[in-house]
Amino acid sequence: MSSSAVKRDVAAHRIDQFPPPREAEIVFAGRSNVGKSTLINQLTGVRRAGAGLRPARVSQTPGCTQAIYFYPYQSRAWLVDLPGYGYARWPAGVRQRLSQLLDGYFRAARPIVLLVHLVDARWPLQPSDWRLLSWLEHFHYPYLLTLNKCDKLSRSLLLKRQQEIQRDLRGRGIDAKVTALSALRGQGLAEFRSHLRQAVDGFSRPPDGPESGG
Ligand SMILES: Nc1nc2c(ncn2[C@@H]2O[C@H](COP(=O)(O)OP(=O)(O)OP(=O)(O)O)[C@@H](O)[C@H]2O)c(=O)[nH]1
Ligand SMILES: [Mg+2]
Repeated sequence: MSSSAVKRDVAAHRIDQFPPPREAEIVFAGRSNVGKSTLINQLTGVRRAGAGLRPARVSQTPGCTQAIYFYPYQSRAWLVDLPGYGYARWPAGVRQRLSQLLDGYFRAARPIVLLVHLVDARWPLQPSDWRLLSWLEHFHYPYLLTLNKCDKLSRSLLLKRQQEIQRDLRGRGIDAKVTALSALRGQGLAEFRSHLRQAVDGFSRPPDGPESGG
């Protein structure tokens, strides 16, 4: 695959639909409805640009994203939109299919340069967030905890929440960066983008080989 192939979004409903693992991947994980798809749309700017790209599906109803979506980012990386967790209403069949898909993704040695763990700034970390964290311990990805929907609380509450979460993480031996933004209103996006830039800049694309498809 040539780098020009990172121009169209890819929807993977099955593990054989993932793009070749040749470009840096920035993964967005978090509880359902926390704003992962909204944030990806802000970052890619597809709503504004049009450009023949589809925006990530966003909904007020949890459980909206039901596949793994890869969105091109600056023609040199993928933003990977995962289905959210913590949504109890999916039928068992859907839940099982998605859990196999996620398992397949994380076991496929993807070139993940950053895992963005998105949480709702209004609440402390939830049990499902802690489950993600303990599961991630096995993988050692570069990790960034990001508080979203910060437009919904005052600056002082946001600061308090940030400190609380940082303290809770340290309490469990996790020394992670914690950043805050509003995917809807755009606050905090410049700083967030600089984290993505750093992550992607450190990535060296493997040389084209016979199996890269061009
Ligand atoms: N106020 C506010 N609302 C937001 C923000 N970000 C997202 N939302 C809203 O939250 C809802 C869920 O957003 P999505 O982007 O679909 O959430 P998701 O994490 O992709 O959800 P799943 O696909 O179910 O995992 C939508 O109604 C968004 O408009 C934000 O920063 N502030
Ligand atoms: Mg979504």
